[in-house]
Amino acid sequence: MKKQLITSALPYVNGLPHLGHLVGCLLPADVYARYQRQRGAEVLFVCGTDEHGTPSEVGAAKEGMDVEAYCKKYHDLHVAMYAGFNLSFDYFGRTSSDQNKEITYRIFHGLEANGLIEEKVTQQVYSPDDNRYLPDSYVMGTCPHCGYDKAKGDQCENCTKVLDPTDLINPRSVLSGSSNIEIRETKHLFLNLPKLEKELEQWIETKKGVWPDIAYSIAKKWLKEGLRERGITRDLKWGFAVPRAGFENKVFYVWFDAPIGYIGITKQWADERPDERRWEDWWMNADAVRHTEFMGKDNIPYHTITFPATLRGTREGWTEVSFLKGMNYLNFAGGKFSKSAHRGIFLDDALAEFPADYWRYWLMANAPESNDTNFTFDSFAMIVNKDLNDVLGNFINRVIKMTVANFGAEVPPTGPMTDAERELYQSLDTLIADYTKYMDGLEFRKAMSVLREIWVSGNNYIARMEPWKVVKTDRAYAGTILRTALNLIRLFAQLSAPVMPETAARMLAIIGEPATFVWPTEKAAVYLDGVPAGRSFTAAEPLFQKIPAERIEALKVQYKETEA
Ligand code: B3M
Ligand code: ZN
Repeated sequence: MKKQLITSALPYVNGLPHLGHLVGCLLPADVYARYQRQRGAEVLFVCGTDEHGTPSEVGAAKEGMDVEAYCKKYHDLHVAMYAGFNLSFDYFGRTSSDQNKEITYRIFHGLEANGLIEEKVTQQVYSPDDNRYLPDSYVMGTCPHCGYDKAKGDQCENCTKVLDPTDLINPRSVLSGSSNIEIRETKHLFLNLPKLEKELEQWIETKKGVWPDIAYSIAKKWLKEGLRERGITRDLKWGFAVPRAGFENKVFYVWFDAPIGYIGITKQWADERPDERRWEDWWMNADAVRHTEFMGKDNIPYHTITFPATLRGTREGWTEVSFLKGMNYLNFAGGKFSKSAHRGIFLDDALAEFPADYWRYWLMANAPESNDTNFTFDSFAMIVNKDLNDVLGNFINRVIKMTVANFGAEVPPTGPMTDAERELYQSLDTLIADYTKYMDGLEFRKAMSVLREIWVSGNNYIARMEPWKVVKTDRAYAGTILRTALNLIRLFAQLSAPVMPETAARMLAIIGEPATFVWPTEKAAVYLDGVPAGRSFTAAEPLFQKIPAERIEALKVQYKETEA
């Protein structure tokens, strides 16, 4: 089995993440990493904060902090929130680390040696009112391609075209709003993408029908427009200094060292235990590694063109992306989540309202895979109340209560079997095969809907067999039904663990199983014999709490959903 290298796009350190960030890359990556670990794969799941660039400088200035201290403060806040959501990173690092600097320089020198780095005098936007050069994303104006009037100078988020600030019509400063903007000449370094265009094109072609459509088609669109040389340095103070004479006041562009951060962070991980870990095993001539990347759709061009070109250009044999899971956007009641406008639901608030697993399940069941999707509290409450409470939670409560009432707090012995059990086994075998197939294919919505069907099949079995009646006439067969049902709790826990790890651990605890997650690979007939008769179990608190109608209305008001 291949080694599974799993990376989530690295969230910008400035400000705090919201549900859109969570579902856009972090959470699906976590679900996939947990799934792969359960399957027994060797997994390395890395992520970290993306710390360079103007947003950090501006954010620090706003808080009157020095940039380094500001980044550390927010890095720690990200760490705490992701821990609250049980994101199971093997390492959560930082793009500003020494390790990342080392790898960034190594890659830069490799590109230099291969003649892929060029110096050019460029025109940069200077804002006298802000007393600084404005980076691309701090210039706003009208997109020349689609006419969107809030396009930023690096990319139009409406049509996803990558832009230069000088392309914008009616440019203005995002910081001060001033349209008093000068264009100054300044020298920068460029990566010669055109030289790599042919091979990138051939490589992307091999991903047709392999990667999700959105990833392939965005890469294709970029290639079709023709690749231009891309600037990899900026007139900023905060960032990795450019190791070349004449570039003393410049740093590498944030998008140059950010994806290299996947490697730098792996090195941070390895450096903590150098005797047992090697970053090269994952990144350098590592044929047995399958690298799966997760990201929002706006990040796709950087991960399909510029970063692969950066790695290839060194001719060093860096690990490339094997599968790119690109996600659409999660909207909030029809509009955008916004970090700057604090619109939507942020992770600290989310955790204060409901347990992590409620969010995790809703987000994965509604993952914006083939389209943008909409978060509403109505939908959230409906899913929590129906899928989690009525289907999964009730099943467990009923089974435990009925068993305790009729057999005491012990798993009853299996009596005779009937066709009902054989049918259940058969349908579970099919459902689990489907579920596994969708998890392997990273089709999360489909996977979650099969998971729900699996829970439903347990409910249906109990409803149809009516053990509360059977026990009066055929105690031995009632034992069969309830032991089967108790075994289903174990099965459901294992299958639910990638998406709801806390709930899964509680389910296992109820039936006296350790919180060890292993993917069920035996046939249902065998697997459902796993919890032995006579084992005592503990009746627990209900797993989920329904969200009452008044609470839903109050949440809508509190989070301004109705104004959206
Ligand atoms: N920080 C953009 C984002 O958070 C950027 C991703 C970097 S991935 C290497 O959407
Ligand atoms: Zn546009």
